[in-house]
Amino acid sequence: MQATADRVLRLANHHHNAKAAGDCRILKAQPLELVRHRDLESRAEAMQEDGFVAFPDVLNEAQVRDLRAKMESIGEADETYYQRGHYGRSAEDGDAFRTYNKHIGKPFTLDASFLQYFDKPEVLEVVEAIHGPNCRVIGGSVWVTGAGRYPMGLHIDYQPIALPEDIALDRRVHIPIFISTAHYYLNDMYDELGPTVIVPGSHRAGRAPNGETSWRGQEAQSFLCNAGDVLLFRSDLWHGALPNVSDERRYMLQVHYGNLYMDFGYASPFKGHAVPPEILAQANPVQRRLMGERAPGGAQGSYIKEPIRLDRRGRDAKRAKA
Ligand SMILES: O=C(O)CCC(=O)C(=O)O
Repeated sequence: MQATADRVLRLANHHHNAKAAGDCRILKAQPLELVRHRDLESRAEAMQEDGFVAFPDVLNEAQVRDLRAKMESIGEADETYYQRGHYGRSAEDGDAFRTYNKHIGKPFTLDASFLQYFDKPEVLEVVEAIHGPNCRVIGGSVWVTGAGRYPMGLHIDYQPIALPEDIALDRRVHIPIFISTAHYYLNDMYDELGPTVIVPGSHRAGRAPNGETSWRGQEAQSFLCNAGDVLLFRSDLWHGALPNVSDERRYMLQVHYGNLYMDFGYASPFKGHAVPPEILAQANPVQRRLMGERAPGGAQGSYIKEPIRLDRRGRDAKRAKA
C-alpha cells in the first residue's frame, strides 16, 4: 500500500470491478460545484454533456428517516455485515477494527416499499428521456457502509463500445446511454463520510480509467449533497467513492435503469425472475412496466416514442380506446 501525497492510494489488489483498474484509490477530492438544472430538457442535456444530473430534495426528512429505518430492518442480523479490514487501520490493530458493509441487491424483491423509488416523477422523466419510454429497472441495492470503508477506485459500470478518444470526443458521435444509476443519499454528505466521486464529462474518454485520478485535466470531484438528494449518472462515467473516515454509517439506495435492450430480465418478474406475487400485487402500472410487463398487444421496440400507459385492466390504454 502506498500513499501519494495523501491524496491517492495504490493497492496491489482490489475487490471491485477488476476490469476497471481500480487499484488507484482517491483519498481526497474537491467538492463538485453543483449546477441546478431545473427542467427536463437541461437535465437530459446534462446527462449527455456532463454524464450526470443532481436532483435536490427528492425525499423529505420524514421519508429519509423511513427509508433509513427500512434499510436497517431488512436483511440479516447486523453482525452479519461486518467484514475484516478497516481503512486506516493495519492488521496490528487487531480484529476490533472491522468494517460494516451491508449491500443487498434487488431490495424490491424483499419489500414492496422499495418499489416507490422506481418512479419518482422528476427522476423518471429524465430516465425515460435518455433511455426511451420503454426503459426498465434492471436492478438496485441497499448499501450501508460504516466507518473504515475503503475508498472505491475510479471505474465505469458498463460501456459496451470502446472508442479512441478523438472519436469519442467528436460531437458528431452520439453514444447512447445504455444504463444509468440513481443514488438516493440518506445522509448529509461530507468528505469524511466517503461520498461518491465523479469525473465530469469522462464518459467521453471512450474507455475505462486506467489507474488515473483525472481525465483531460478534470480531477475527480466529490458529490456532496443533503439527505434526500439524488444523483443520476450514466454507466460510462468514471466514478468511485472516498473512504469512510467518519464514525457514522452512510446510507444509500441505488436504482439501476437501462434501455429496453439492457433488460437482462434480472429484475423482471415477467421474465421468470423472482419478485414474489405479494410484492408484485402492490406495484402500480408504471412500476410493473419498469419491471418489464408488456401491455397485451402493445409494441415495445425502441421505435416507440411514448410510454405505453396501461389502463385499469392492464391493457395499452391508447389501443383499448381506439
Ligand atoms: O458508493 C459509492 O458512492 C459509489 C458506488 C459505485 O461506484 C458503484 O456501485 O459502482
